[in-house]
Amino acid sequence: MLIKRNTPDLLPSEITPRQVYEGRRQLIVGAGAGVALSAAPVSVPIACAQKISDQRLKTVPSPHSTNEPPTPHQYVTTYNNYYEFGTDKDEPAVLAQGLRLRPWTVSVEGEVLKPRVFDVDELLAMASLEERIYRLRCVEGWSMVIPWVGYSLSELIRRVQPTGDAKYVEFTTLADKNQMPGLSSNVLEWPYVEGLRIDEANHPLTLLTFGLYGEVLPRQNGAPVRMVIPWKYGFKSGKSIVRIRFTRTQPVTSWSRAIPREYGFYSNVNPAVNHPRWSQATERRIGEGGIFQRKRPTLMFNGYADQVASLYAGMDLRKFF
Ligand SMILES: Nc1nc2c(c(=O)[nH]1)N[C@H]1C(S)=C(S)[C@@H](COP(=O)(O)O)O[C@H]1N2
Ligand SMILES: [Mo]
Repeated sequence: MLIKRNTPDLLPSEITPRQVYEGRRQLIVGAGAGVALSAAPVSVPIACAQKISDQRLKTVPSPHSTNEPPTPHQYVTTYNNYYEFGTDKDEPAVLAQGLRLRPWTVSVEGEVLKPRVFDVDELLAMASLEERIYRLRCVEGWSMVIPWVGYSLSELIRRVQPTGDAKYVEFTTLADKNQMPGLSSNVLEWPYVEGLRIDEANHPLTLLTFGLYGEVLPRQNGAPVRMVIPWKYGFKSGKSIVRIRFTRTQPVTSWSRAIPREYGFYSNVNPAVNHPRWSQATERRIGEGGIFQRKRPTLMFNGYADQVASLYAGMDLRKFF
């Protein structure tokens, strides 16, 4: 299992203690006691203990994985952005626990020859699951390294046969007032909508994601199925998806609708294009280094330039941010 792998560049503080990995949250809450946790806020009550799910997923390794040490499981599952369950980082881990995950369907529709409503378990079994260790860079200036479980979205796309008019793909998240307390806030218009150009959606790195750390996705991380697009800011990776729609025109995405000056459709990670209110040149790796944490330089396309830069050949990335 990868978190037990002791690579030379893995600091002792980054190794997830076995007890924590197996879900004994008390260790985390009693952070002073022996576990070298950083200053990152982890303030989830013991009652909301994150237990590693019994639902392990069978995976094969992926050539697309980074060899950087993964961010410890407790950060991945307690430091989250999922505004449907609150805007504070520690809220989704608590408030999402009531989310009903079955039955769950994903409607695949629009410009395709074979539109269909898929049961999520059918999607889960549709292609072989890979473990893909990806960097995830949030637009707010932090990053994590997460061992996701899923398969390339292209596997699904080819099965529904897009028409020649399918130029974009729109992803819509569940919006259920009865289950999602965050919907009472108007920070965004609900449902949460994201989108990709069809070539981005078909890129092998674009992952239809069902799990992390070998288990089914925790609710706060977007169960039962989400997107992960590693060369884009984290908000492009919509969680708890219920609809995938192929369109002729560029989808209106939640963040670009809310604040168009700050969030564009492309949202490629780009250290040279600052957010209007802050620099994007560096990032802080969650769980790393405590108060003496050094900042890491942010890499073009989050370090995936070799694989994806050609998608944007000839485009002015300051204009199409
Ligand atoms: N539906 C939905 N998806 C979402 C968000 C959200 O608020 N709602 N937040 C996004 C942001 S800003 C980030 S950084 C990532 C965080 O994913 P993680 O919590 O699994 O690390 O989810 C993205 N997907
Ligand atoms: Mo984010």
